[in-house]
Amino acid sequence: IIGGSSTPYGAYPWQVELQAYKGGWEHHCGGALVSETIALTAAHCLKDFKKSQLRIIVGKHNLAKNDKHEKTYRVQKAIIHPDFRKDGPHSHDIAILKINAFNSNGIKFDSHVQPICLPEYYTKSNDVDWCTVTGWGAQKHDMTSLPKVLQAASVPLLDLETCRHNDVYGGRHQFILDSMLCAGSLEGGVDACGGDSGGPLACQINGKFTLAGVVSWGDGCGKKNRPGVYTRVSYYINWIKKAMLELENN
Ligand code: 4AZ
Repeated sequence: IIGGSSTPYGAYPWQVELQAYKGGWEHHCGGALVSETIALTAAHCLKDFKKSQLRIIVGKHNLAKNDKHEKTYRVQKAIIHPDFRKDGPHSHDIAILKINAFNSNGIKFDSHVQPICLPEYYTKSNDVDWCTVTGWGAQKHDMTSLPKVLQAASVPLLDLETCRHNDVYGGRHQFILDSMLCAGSLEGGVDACGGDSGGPLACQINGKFTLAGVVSWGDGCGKKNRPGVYTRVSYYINWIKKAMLELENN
């Protein structure tokens, strides 16, 4: 996260850390807990790994410590959106993870481990003006500064029209689909970055924290006229609900 600040432990209890095995378990991506057994992340976080090479840590705060409420789980099943990569490298960048919680009731929620609400229906427009993105990703675009403690940044949501403007992502080589959501200041300086991918963009809608976006891509990090691009969770809500029902009953 560029331009954010360290969070108090437990303030984003839906945040999960996705680790991948690269000769040792390493920080790989973020994710969001949405039920006792399900976390959402970005599809691109899963593409080079088998589910045995991934694990999910809930209740995580400081990557350099053993946090009081943390628990580590294996991935029981991973479902990547079937259209991921079909119409561009960044589209349909969403995946569902079933947490292997040993008992069928799933993980135990506590003060520091809680799910985030899902949107109820698809909206092409934004419900609110500002949301919060969280993660352990880079604090500088060159990846030299990696935080230990979970970072959060408040970012304005942009209209699709603004995001598709010629000065923004309107160029020929990048395109912004209705299934994406752009957030971040056009002046730059506040954004998600490498290592934040898959993590939550949380918006307070009618008093409930709702998962509006999944960190997906961007041209660099925190650059002027290059906001962060997120997977618009509401666009996939029917697919998510169906997949969750299937996973929760298996
Ligand atoms: C990445 O490489 C990445 N500024 C994630 C988010 C953004 C850019 C890159 C958005 O994972």
